[in-house]
This record gives sequence, structure tokens and C-alpha cells, in this order.
Amino acid sequence: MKSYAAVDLGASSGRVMVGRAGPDALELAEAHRFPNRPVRTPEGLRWDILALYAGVLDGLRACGQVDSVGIDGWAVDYGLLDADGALLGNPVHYRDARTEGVAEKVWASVPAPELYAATGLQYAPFNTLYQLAAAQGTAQLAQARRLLLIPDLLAYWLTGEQGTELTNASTTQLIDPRTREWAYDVAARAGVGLELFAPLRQPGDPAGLLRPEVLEETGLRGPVPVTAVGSHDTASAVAAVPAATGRFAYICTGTWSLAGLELDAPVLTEESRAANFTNELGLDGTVRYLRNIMGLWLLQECVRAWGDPDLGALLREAAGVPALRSVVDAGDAAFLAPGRMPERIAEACRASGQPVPGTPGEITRCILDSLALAHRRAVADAQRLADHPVDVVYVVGGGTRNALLCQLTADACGLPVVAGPTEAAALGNVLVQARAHGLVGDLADMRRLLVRTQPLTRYEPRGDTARWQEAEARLAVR
Ligand code: ADP
Ligand code: LRH
Repeated sequence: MKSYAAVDLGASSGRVMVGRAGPDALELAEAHRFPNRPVRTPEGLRWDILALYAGVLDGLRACGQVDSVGIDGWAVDYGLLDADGALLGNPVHYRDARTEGVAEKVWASVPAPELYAATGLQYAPFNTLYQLAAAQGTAQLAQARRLLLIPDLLAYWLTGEQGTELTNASTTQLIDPRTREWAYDVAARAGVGLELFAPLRQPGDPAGLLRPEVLEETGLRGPVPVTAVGSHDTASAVAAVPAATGRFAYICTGTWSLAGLELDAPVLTEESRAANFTNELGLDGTVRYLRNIMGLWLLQECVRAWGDPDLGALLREAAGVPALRSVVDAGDAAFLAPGRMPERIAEACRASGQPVPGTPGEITRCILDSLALAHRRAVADAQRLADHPVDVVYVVGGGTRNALLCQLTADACGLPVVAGPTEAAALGNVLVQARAHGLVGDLADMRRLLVRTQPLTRYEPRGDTARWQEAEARLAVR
């Protein structure tokens, strides 16, 4: 058995977990968890990157001696470095308004269908390509000599070494999912200089050693290597889906719901583009074919507006509210920005002629029904578009702690849901480090280890499919 530190940065919290792994064992314990709170500055919405780095250092100190460190985090965002390697400003949050209306300008150089055929990435206003277009002409970008995605930036601060890890690079819209290399033509036509990016790294590659100052601050004994993992949190989470066969769908539930399939090759058809499915890159040549759904962000924002009531009590109240009274389109980018979430959900119900939820319990129920409905649509659409039928849906991430959401997802999909692990991204992170040390084998081997070692909960569908079809039709006629 060896010990690994898994740094996992979610949009709502960061955590440093200690994983112990061997050929027949896999254990995970939380060393440190810290909030990830975006800050609204006069320039816009920013990540508090220093607080996150401080949380990582505190976490490494709390871990005790480890054999290696891996870092994963949310996608698309980045820090810019000047010619001295110093960070230029606080990284911009993907929910910042600067990308509004920018995609259309990029499409004037690379039409959207060509962009999809070349990169396979769904339209989201915050794809790195659009963020870079929004930053065109700023003094900061003019001064920048290097762009590091968030997990790569933290790895740089820990080690002094720079790289661009592939799974997260695939969310920039500058990677070709067929070659798993840079999309040179797209970059040239969109005016992005690829020399901004550090060389690509694969999950499992060495990513440097903790700097002496980091060893001193964390109390670790060197040398401690950093190992590149699937540094996109969703790539690490999908690696830790405890699937036993290939006929499965997954839903990574946290701030977002990422719902889809693991494929051997991208689906780049026009139909797939119209359905807004993405082809992100996973471990070992796999493609994460999925759709972004607003996820528990909708609930997080309501809970914030309500002054942080107890989540358990709120979910019990929601369980007592009649099902499917009102639903909203949980895939709608109109819910992307922070603020006024209870009002925005009520307005969406009113606009579609449905009963308007009023109490926190009613709004919470509306959110959970809407998420389950969006899960149903994504799982069904993915199977059809990829011609890849499934028998089971695996739910991983923070949403596994929400039994009502898991049951509603099983009901809506008309398929059994297997829920767990909750900290899937951290487990995927640990497993890739363990593999780099030769302790586990391929993806199938990792998954067998997860099935043997992790507690999982099964939810059977309750057979009320017609009600979900009716709710789906309500949204479709809008
Ligand atoms: P991220 O990685 O995007 O920050 P997580 O995977 O940590 O997100 O999931 C966070 C979500 O998990 C919260 O928004 C909340 O809805 C849900 N959650 C956390 N704890 C509980 C709990 N005790 N009961 C029900 N849901 C929970
Ligand atoms: C989830 C996630 C998701 C991205 C979003 C920006 O944390 O990485 O996969 O689409 O953040």
C-alpha cells in the first residue's frame, strides 16, 4: 500500500484527501476541506486563487507523509503568467459576464459547425476559447507569456514546473478529440497563439517535485513527486465510476450535473451539436460524451439566498411536496449567473404556465424534479446520438448524498441508479497516481477495485415513466 494526496478543487469546495491504494485495497480519508468562494471585485467575478493555494498547503500539511500528490479541479479557467512566471491578476470565474455575446464573434472566423467538427466541444459561453476572445485587447493578455489551467497553475506553484494536462486541455475548445492533440487550424483561425500553452501532459506523467519551500511549509519529507492525474475533475470522477460492463451511463453530480457516456471515439455529427453534447477526453483514449446540466448549483444559490438553512430539513420538506407540479429547463444557460435564484426559478415556472412554487420546500422540489428530468433527457439523447444502449446509470459526486435526487433520477430514466462514490474525483485522482506506481492496472482493473471496496447504494425505478414523459412535454412546448 502507498499513500497519495488527492487535491480536488470543486466549484463549491476544495478538499485534500489521503488515499491509500494497493492491488486489493482502496481507502480514502478527508485531510482538509475548505470553501471555494468566488469574489466579486470591481473588475468582475474572480476566483480567490490565493485562498485555494493556502487551502492546498494546509491540506498537504494535514495529510502527513505521502508518496505522491495529484491535483484535479474544475475545467476551462486559467491563470496568465508574465515573462517572469508571475501570475497576472486573479483568474476570472467562468460565471463572469465577460463572455456574453463573444461566441458569435468567434463564429465569424470559425463557423460553429466547423468548430464542433474540429473540437467536438459543446457550446458553453465559458469555453476557454471564448474567454480568450473576450480578453483580446486587454493589457493583461498582451503581457501574458503563459496560460496555465487552474490545476496546472497550482502544480506549477508547488513544483516550479509547467505543463498542460490533456483531459482538462480538452475543455479549452482547442483540442482535436480524434488526434488528442492541439486543434492547430482552429487556433490559427481564431487568433489564439498556442505558444501560450505549456506542452501537453498525459494523466500518469510525472509533473515535478514539491519545491523545498513547500516541503518546509507542509512538513513533508522530500522528495515528494507530483503526478499528473485526470486534472479535469469530471475526468477523474468518470475514471472512478464503479462500472462492471460497458453498457452504462454516468451522472457526475455536484455544482454541475455532467450526464453521458464513456465512448471509444467522439461523436461529431450535426445532430450531436444541435443537442449540445460535448466530447471531452478521458483516461486511456476514452471520450466523455456528455451534456452539462446546471446541477445542484440551482439549489446552492437558493440556499444562499435563504440564509443557509439546514439542507437535511429542506430536503425532507421537499420530499413531502407533490411530485412534478412545476419543472424548469435545468439545461438552460439562463441559470448560469449567480443571484436571485428563487425568483428566477419562480419566473420560469410562471412563464411556462405552471404553478409557481413559493416555499423553500416547493422550490427545492421543483429543482430536484427538474434535475431528474434533465438527467432523463441527457441519458436518453446520449444513447440515441452515440448508438450506445445502457442498462444502468451510475451517479457519483456530492449529489449521491441526496437520496431523493437519486431516486427521482432512477424514476425519470426508467433505469436502476447505482449511487457512489461521493468523492469520485478524489478516488479517480488517487487511482491514477497508484497506477503510475504500478499498483493497479487499466481502467477496467481500477473499476473492479472500486466495486470491491466502495459502498454503493442501488435505487430501482418506480415505473411511473408516463408522468416524466408528460413533464418533458411541458418543457418541449415552450
Ligand atoms: P463540487 O465538487 O462541484 O464543489 P460536490 O461534489 O462537493 O460539488 O457536491 C456539492 C453538493 O452536494 C452540494 O451542492 C449539495 O447539494 C450536495 N450535498 C452535500 N452534502 C449533502 C448532504 N449532507 N445531503 C444532501 N446533499 C448534500
Ligand atoms: C465541474 C466542471 C465541469 C465543467 C465546469 C466548468 O466541476 O469541471 O465539467 O463544465 O466545471
